[in-house]
Formats: sequence, structure tokens, C-alpha cells
Amino acid sequence: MGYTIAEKIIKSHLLSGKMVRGSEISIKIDQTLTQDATGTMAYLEFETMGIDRVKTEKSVAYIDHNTLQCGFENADDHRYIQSVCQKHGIYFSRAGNGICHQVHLERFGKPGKTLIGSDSHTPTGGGLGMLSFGAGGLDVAIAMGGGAYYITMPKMYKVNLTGKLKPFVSAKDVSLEILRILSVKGGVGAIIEWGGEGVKTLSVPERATITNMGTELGATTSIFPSDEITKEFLIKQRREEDYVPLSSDDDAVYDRIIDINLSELEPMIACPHSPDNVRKVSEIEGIKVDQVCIGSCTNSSLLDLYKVASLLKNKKIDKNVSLSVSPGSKQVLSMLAKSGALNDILSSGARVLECACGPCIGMGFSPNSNGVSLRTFNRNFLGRSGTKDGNVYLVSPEVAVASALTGYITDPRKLGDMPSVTMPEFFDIDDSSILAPLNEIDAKNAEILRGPNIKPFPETTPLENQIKSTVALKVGDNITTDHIMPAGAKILPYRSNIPFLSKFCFQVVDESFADRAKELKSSIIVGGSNYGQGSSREHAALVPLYLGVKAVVSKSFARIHVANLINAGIIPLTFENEYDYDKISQNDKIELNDLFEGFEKGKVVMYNVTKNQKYNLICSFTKRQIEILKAGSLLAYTKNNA
Ligand code: MIC
Ligand code: SF4
Repeated sequence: MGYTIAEKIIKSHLLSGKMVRGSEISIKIDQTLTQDATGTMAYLEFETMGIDRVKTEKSVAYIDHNTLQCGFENADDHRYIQSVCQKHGIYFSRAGNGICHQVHLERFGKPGKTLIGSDSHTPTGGGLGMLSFGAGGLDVAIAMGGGAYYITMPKMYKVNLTGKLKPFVSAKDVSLEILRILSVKGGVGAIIEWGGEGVKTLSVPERATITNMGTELGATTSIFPSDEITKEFLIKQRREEDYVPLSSDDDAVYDRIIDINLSELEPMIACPHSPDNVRKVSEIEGIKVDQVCIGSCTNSSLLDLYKVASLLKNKKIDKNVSLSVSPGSKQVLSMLAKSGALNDILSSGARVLECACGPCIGMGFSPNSNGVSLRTFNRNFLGRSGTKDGNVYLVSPEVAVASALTGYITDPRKLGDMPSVTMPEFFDIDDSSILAPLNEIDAKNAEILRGPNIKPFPETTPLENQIKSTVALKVGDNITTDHIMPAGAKILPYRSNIPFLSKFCFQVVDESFADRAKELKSSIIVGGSNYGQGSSREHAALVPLYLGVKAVVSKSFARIHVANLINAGIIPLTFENEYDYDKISQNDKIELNDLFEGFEKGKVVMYNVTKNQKYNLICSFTKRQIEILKAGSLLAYTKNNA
């Protein structure tokens, strides 16, 4: 039996387990990345392990999320991360150098290698044929320390591409089409391999747009082959030596095959408030637009912004539209400037923002009240933009420009002919904003610089065999980590201050939750399906832990979040019979008895004291996960086993 691309990489990195789909495996990690909103916590965790130098081939810390400095907090965190990097052998990409995924693709990603990052869009690296996963900060810290990364061996899906994209239709439309087909939970437990003849028509940045948004499908990761196009990209980045060819075997086995004919695609749009709420642009044209944002790790490559510039050239945007453009990296921005394309963007009336996540994570540029915002980003969850009643639509750069010009949602095919865009022979290479760590001797005396905003971790205690608790919150399907632990400019500076962050837990859903949970001291949350979709932020587990949440009972979980819950010592349990969900009410008193025995059997019974009912809950934990939960957290487990 042949192998898929992912299986080939897993095979060469396998540390434990068998490559049987659905069973636990662990793999060696070659590279790690962190960003600043999750990085501070990840490095605090790394420090507790007492390891001098990172053990990976390359670890990089990016400053790209918390770049608004409205107080000392973010600047302190950046200084802390930089000092940790210098001391422990980590490369440090300074603020202004760009968004982690864009810069990593340009400068560090390698086909055939493994990468984990404390950011859910780390699968962007799959555009280069790299096996890359988003993970919680603690998993990344452990990988930096040389530890294995544990995952469930995923199912393998293949998307067969045929044809070629038509003018004004782009990689983003492919992402939206697959979201339309599979939904935000359709990729859970699977790796999506992109193949077929159509792959040859897509450049690396276009492939990266597609693997980036595979995260929105809930997929474990997404990957493209490494071929002549990959080689050409690496040559242009002056790192041809990193190229290795990679493809699946003809007799590789897939659990599902999906066909997409690129020639048949039209411009698409994801309507509020979910990336899978997808329509054709032609169906909803005419809605008035207040704001358009171009950028994010999905659509901020040089190719994207050359296209944007060529469409804006000699034109002015509508007077009622506010347009922002955030280039993905310093490389992109400086090449836009040199080529004159930056001027075409500026002359149109656009605002050019720094090379960072910016509006994507609510770091400025929030829409007006009830405003309509078209964004080339990957997520349009309720409230994520910073404006609770904002209406965010996800589109391609082409749709974004067409709509900015007319002031209404517009099918870009109405713009006439698509100007041709010529990519340069080589990208400009200037890695001066990526600081190398100190050598091992100098590093010994280097000081770690901490700020007053860095507070200790929430305490964890070993698990007891019985939990008597209360349902502090009952929520519906597809609850995102942005619901659980919102981000945005006002809250993000407190990512290393769990007590302060906790005030905002579930704020978009129920403002009284945090106070209620804290008062209860011991509580559980009941959720619908795909609980915890979205980001990798472990804060969505650490904050509930701080508030006394002992277990989350739901119909199903998203992959990274369930790992983060276990790492934090919160028990994730799923209903054996989904209709039991309907029988439970908020404030019900519950008991979880004989947990240890239940873990071994894979089944725990929840007794609803208020309703005098019993529900069977499934917990198919591995031995390692049981030990982590019993120890109270992955950190405690790691220390116990040190
Ligand atoms: C996101 O896009 O939601 C983020 C912000 O990049 C998160 C990480 C975080 O919350 O810090 C992610 O995708 O993991
Ligand atoms: Fe940054 Fe947005 Fe990408 Fe997250 S999705 S890494 S916030 S640009």
C-alpha cells in the first residue's frame, strides 16, 4: 500500500505509535514558531522546563499580533520574548518584519520537514509541502525542549484539482469553495492533501492561501506536493538548497476524495458570522460597504498585493469606504515600494497599515457600528473585529478591490480586463529584522527581562476521583475560541495575566459567566458540536481553569482546543447520546463519579442531581492523556516525569 504526502513525512518523523488512522502517534518536530499573543505564555512554560537551548533545527518567535502599544504591557512582553530568544537559542523576528506565517513561508519553511506553531494558521506551511500544525503554547514549548508532538493519526482526504482559475477568481475562492462543501467541521480529524493537474497552475503563495484556510475546516492540517513550482519559489527566495521533491504514491489510500474544477469557480464570499456561510458574490451583490481590509496571513503575499495595486492603479476608492492594506511582510512592503506598486495603492485613497495581523485580530481598524466590512482574512466570527454588531464578510483581494471602488459588494469580473502581474525574478532578501540568538557561552549570563504584567500560571491540583459541580454555562454548536476567550486590542495585552483576562471569558455570549463561575468555584460547561473551533490560544483553556471549570461536556470538540483542555487538566467529555444535551439546563447540579475507573473504560456517567437523570459520556483518552489529567495538567505531568 502506498503513502500519502503526509504519511511519508509522518513515517520519517514517527517516534511512537503506529500509523493507523484514529490511533495516537507522536512525531519529532523539526521547527517551531510562536507569535507574541501566545508566545509569552509559551516561553513562560518553556522556562519552567529548565532547558538551556532549544533542541529543534530552527525555532522562531514572531512579533506580529500585539503591535499596538497603548500601554507598557505589549512592549514588556516583546522585550521578554526577545530576551528569552537571545538566551535559549531562538530566532526573533522583530515587530514590523511581518506576519509569522508569511515570513516563515518566505524565509524558513522547508518541504518534507515538520513544524508546530502556537497559532492555528501554522498549516500555511503546507503550501510548501511542509507538515505543519497549529498547537497550544505548551505543546510548542515541549517541542522546543526536544519533546514529541502527540496527535491522533488523521484520516486522509484528497482534493483533486482540475482546470485553471479564470481571471478575477483566485486561491481564496478555492478556500471558500471547500468551506462551502465541507463546513467548519468537515475537516476535523483529517489531513487534506491537494493534488491533481490543477495544482500545477497554482504558485506557492496561492497554495499557502488554501492551506492557511484549511484551519477553518477544522482540519489537522493541509498540504500540497513539493514540485517544480515549489523549487521556483525557493530559488526566488535564494534558498534552493531547501528544496526536496515530494508527492503521494499512486496507490495511496484516501478516506474521501473531492473534485474541484478550477475553471468552473466564481468569486465567492463568506457572509457573517462563519467562514462556511459561503455564497457566490454574484448572488449578494449590491450590499453597501463601509470598510474593506486587505491583508492577514491568508492574503498578504507580494502576488496578492501586486494584483491589488494593479487593480487600484489610476483609480480612486469610493468616498464612503475606508480601505486598509497590511502587507504580510517587510519583504512584501519593500518590494511594493521599489516597484511603484505602493504608490498605486496609496493614490487610490487606501490606508497602508504596518506588516502585522492588525484588523484581523481586532488590533485597530474595527468597523463602525453595524458596519459592513469586507476582509481578505480567514475568520469572521461574531465580535472578532472589535465591533460586536459589525458584519464581516470574507473575500478575495479581487472582490475586496472591486467593492472598495464601487462602495458596494461587487463581482470583480465587472472591472473589465484583469491586468497582468509579473512576479520578480528574485525576492529582495533582507533578514536584518530576524535576530539570531546569542552563542551558548554569552547566553549563560544573559538576563531575562520581565514586566509587571506577567502573572503566575493558574494553580493546578491533581484530579480527584469525584467532581461535584454545577453547569455554569450551556452553549450551542460551533462555539469558537473567540467566544470563550475574546481577543482584540483591549484584551490582548493581558495574555500573560490570566486573572485579568478571566473577566472577559465568554463575554460575547454571557457577560455574567466569569463572575458566576468564579463564585461557584467548581463548574462545568455544556457545549454543542465542534466546541472550541478556531484559534490555538491555550488561554481558552487556562482562563476557564482559573475560573474553576473542571470539565466541558459537548457533542464534539475541535482538535487543538481539546488538546489544550487536557493540557490544562480540564476533562473534555462527549455525549454518548447527543439528545442528552437537550435534557441539561444551566445551573443544574451534577456529579461525575468514579472518574479513574471511567477513564480506563472510556466511559463516565454524569449524574444530574437537579433532574435526577444519568447520562453516559465518552472519554476515549490515551494512557498518556489519563496521566496528564490525573496529574492536573501537562506541566505537572512533565515535571513529575522529568
Ligand atoms: C487567530 O487568528 O485567531 C489568532 C489570533 O492568530 C490565534 C492565536 C491567538 O489567539 O493568539 C490563532 O489562530 O491561533
Ligand atoms: Fe494573524 Fe489573523 Fe493570521 Fe491569526 S489569522 S495569524 S490574527 S493574520
